[in-house]
Amino acid sequence: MKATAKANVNIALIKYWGKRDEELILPTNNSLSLTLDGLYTTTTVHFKSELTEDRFYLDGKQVTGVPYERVTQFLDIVRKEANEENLYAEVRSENHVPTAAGFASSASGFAALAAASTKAIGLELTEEELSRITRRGSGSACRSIYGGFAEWKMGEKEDGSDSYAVQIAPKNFWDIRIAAVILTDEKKSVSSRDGMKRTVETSPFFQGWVESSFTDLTRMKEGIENRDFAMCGEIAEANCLKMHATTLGANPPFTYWTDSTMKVMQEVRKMREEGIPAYFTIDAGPNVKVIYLPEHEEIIQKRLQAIPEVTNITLSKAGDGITYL
Ligand code: 2P0
Repeated sequence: MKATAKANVNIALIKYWGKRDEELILPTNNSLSLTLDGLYTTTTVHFKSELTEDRFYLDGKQVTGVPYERVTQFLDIVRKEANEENLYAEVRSENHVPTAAGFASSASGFAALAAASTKAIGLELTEEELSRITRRGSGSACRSIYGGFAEWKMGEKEDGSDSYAVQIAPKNFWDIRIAAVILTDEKKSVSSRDGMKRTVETSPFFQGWVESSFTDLTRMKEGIENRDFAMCGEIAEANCLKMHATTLGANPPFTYWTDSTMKVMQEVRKMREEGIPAYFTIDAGPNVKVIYLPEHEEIIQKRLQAIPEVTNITLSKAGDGITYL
């Protein structure tokens, strides 16, 4: 009863920002992402009859507290599904993603955990079923089941049975790339989970965000289908700005941006003015992801590296979905 899975992070081009059900993790809008290669989590889950509780090790260190609780609560869902409610697991994860600095390590983390735990306990799931159960660990993780472009369909049902991700296009459909620009390793002060909740409950801009995200999503899918880079880049950038605008309207207000974040945004705009096609997107943290085409990789890397506040840049192509090791 042991399995190992590897999951890559994904970067949302149309963001998930807001839940209609906190417990079941049901979103208020559809989102769309690109799964990356090179930023991933590998997780081994070993169910053992002699264990009386779960154990969770991240990069070799035993984890307690809230991150441990989230893992055991997720395993409870898997146990229930498999009718094995008294079977506990040893979980060992290796994270190849900087944690809690705007990179969705929860996405690769819960996708790898879901894939390894469901396989180890003997559940035979379709990709859609796996995506649906993965969603219960962390919303964005349900998109990391797939390689290439994936869309998380919010669904309409109260029980969440129609809320899961599907693949829009495989990784070799279109070679678009993402530079993850690292500005700081500091932990953010408002988690995405708390930030999202506060925004839904208090921001007068939230409704506008939800409404406009549906148009953005439809147009983004058209842009991907036509491999129209400018169209996809413009929509991704605008969608990200609208998501971040909701946080300024929250009570108390907050932002994930720092002055360094804005410097990178400014440099991307400047490159565009000079005819270098590049667009940015930003998640729940200060770091910036820059979207570009392979023929501009060298110049874009050089320009980003020249920004003094930039500490590291990771260049990624589109990656695979879940793999079992
Ligand atoms: C996304 N983010 O679509 C958006 C953009 C952050 C900004 O999904 O509460 O860790 O576990 O469902 O998935 C981060 O939120 O939140 C996120 P939960 P999650 O990638």
